[in-house]
Amino acid sequence: MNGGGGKQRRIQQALFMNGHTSNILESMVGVGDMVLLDPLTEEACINNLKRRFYAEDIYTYIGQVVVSVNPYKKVPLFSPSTIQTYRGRNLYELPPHIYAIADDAYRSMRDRNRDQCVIITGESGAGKTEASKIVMQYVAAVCGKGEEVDRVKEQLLQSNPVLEAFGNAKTLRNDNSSRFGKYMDIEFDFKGDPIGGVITNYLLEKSRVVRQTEGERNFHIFYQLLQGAPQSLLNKLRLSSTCEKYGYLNQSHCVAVDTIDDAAHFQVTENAMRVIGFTETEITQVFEVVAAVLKLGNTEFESFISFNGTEACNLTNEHTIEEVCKMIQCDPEQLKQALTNRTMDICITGLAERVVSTLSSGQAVYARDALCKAMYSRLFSWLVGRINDSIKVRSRGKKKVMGVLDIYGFEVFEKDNNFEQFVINYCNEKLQQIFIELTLKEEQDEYVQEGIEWTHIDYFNNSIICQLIEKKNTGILAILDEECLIGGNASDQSFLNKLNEVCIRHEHYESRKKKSCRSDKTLPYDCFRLRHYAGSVTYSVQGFLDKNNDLLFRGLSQTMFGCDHQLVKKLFPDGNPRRQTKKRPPTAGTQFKNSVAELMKNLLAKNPNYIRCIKPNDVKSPNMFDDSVVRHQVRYLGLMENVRVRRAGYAYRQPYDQCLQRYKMLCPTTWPNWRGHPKEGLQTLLTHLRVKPAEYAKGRTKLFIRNPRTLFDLEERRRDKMEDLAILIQKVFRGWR
Ligand code: AD9
Ligand code: MG
Repeated sequence: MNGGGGKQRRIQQALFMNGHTSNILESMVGVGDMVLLDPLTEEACINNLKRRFYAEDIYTYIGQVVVSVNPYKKVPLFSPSTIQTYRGRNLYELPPHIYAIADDAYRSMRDRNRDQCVIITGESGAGKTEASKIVMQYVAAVCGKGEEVDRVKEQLLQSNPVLEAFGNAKTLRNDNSSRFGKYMDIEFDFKGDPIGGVITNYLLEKSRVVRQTEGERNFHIFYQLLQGAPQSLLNKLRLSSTCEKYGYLNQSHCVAVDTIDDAAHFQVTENAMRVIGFTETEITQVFEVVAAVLKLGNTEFESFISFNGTEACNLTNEHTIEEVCKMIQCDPEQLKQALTNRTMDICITGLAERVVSTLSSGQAVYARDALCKAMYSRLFSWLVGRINDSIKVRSRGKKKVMGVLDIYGFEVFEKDNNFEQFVINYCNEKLQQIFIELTLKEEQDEYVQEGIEWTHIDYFNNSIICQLIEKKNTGILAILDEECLIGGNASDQSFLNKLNEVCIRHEHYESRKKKSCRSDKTLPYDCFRLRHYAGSVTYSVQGFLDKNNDLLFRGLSQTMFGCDHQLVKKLFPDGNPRRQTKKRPPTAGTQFKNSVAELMKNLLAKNPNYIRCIKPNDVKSPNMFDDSVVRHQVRYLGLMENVRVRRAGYAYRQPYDQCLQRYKMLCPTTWPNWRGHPKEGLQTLLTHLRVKPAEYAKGRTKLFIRNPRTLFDLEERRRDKMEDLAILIQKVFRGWR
């Protein structure tokens, strides 16, 4: 082997890959770490991402943060051999990649006992879900092997297709848009082998079950079932394979999607359910619930005036209800009653009296839709629970944890942003806040703690917007809850009036009542607008109260609980007459706020790793890098501030002992052992290597290196030395033989 030639080539490769390269190469592939940009301007940053996007180098670092630009096509960056290349290597040794931070996080968890989390953010369609799968695949590939470990890995990986089938849908922005938030803790034993996991799901966008915007679709599973299930199953479920026949699938005029093969996906979903450990009975029951929702969506009602002069209605297609009832083993008379009447307990002079009122056809459709939304969203939560049962850790010992967060991205529509967008965007505000806390604020605080001279860099802190939404008593969610509690005369409009009273002076709140917005025709009268960190969103208040209340008529939950179908019964424990409580369950908004608070606590307890996803254009094209679309994201993601903090400060830092251990071979005085304080050892080493004092700073416990190039240089010298040592050992070895 020609050691010298190989060495030369590898050094060239490393230079090329890290952006530590000649100007000619730089102009082709850009720099791998934005900290290296010169001059550092927004334009240079966007151009760098653009060059790399066209060169299919979709990842770029800002220090330890990975910026990922969606390639919208297969790129040759993912393979088992690439995984092996990244295995056990330092972050700055190879080109930027999700594998590199996944590896860093994994090793730091395994070897240094630090629980990790990977926080993936970016707007809808930017590539978060794909990135989360890449992280999971990497971890699965590098950790241990063995029958039990392989079973756990397979189950963890197979949870993705199941949750995507039931929780993702085609939207205008993304053909595979996550309509729920997901946080997954992967748990490992002391050796770093996976032993299980826990998935937490966040608020499924259940309104999609009954209504979709033009050009969007319902959840994938409906189409998968109709297109992919064998005829025998469709017969059993009494379903037609024609999607257009179903009211819940035909209203948005979008059934077939070029990029989606529903029939093939059905096989994938079903297979994944088996791998996870669903029994055949459970799988059938799940599809029965899905079929029941589809068929219920086709029930229709006809209004008439009852004998006492009030509006009432009848079912016009009783046959459909009877089919549904047969499938979910429900009493058809009871279901018909529950859909067309409402039973309430009214407290008159201290005595509870049961009052039955008839529903108009419109109200019955509302009740039907509410039932279907409840059935489907509860089915989804049940699926998550069922998967968790399978992947739960059974052994006791101490666990190490790596969490992966993939939550719905920031969303803004031209019109009709609703309660769902409001909560999705609130969650994204919270994630941005964590990012600020941990990368912009904490980093600057670290310099102060370590006693390093530092000039503060300004950044926009979005906690003011979080407060506007979540503040106790006067935040938007609290005002919404208050309106929901009033009942009676409360309406979406009265909610807006209250918002106007309380929030009108807030700089991030706008409505037509605000002086500066009185003549703003883009802001309709029934809307309020929030100036989010990622841009302004105009929310229509229509449906806010209803969605926040999230109430299901009791007659319906009781009817469902009364079914003999085991799964349906399980989904409606609140219908158990013996478990009726007067206590009102928390509203959807409050539940969401609490679960987001829990999530933030969980994330803050771990060491964070960031993937910031960027969408290159709005038309899902692999060949277009739209500067203005990217500029907007670069701005709101705070990437420039991130680079500036990194650059004004020190790109890399390492505790003295670790740093000396790694590089001590580069100096005869520190090699093989340094007996004094590691800080002094490092100083001896840096002086020996003639690293300029301006290039580093010595904190109380760590060495800070200003420029990544200095670090690359140290790494190269170390590699050379290692190679020389290897050759030397080989020679000695040969001599022995
Ligand atoms: V949403 O907030 O759930 O609507 P995501 O999750 O950010 O959104 P997703 O990961 O689903 O976006 O990516 C959208 C599409 O972009 C995918 O379906 C792929 O077609 C495409 N994509 C994303 N990342 C990659 C990649 N690394 N390689 C190839 C990709 N294609
Ligand atoms: Mg997604």
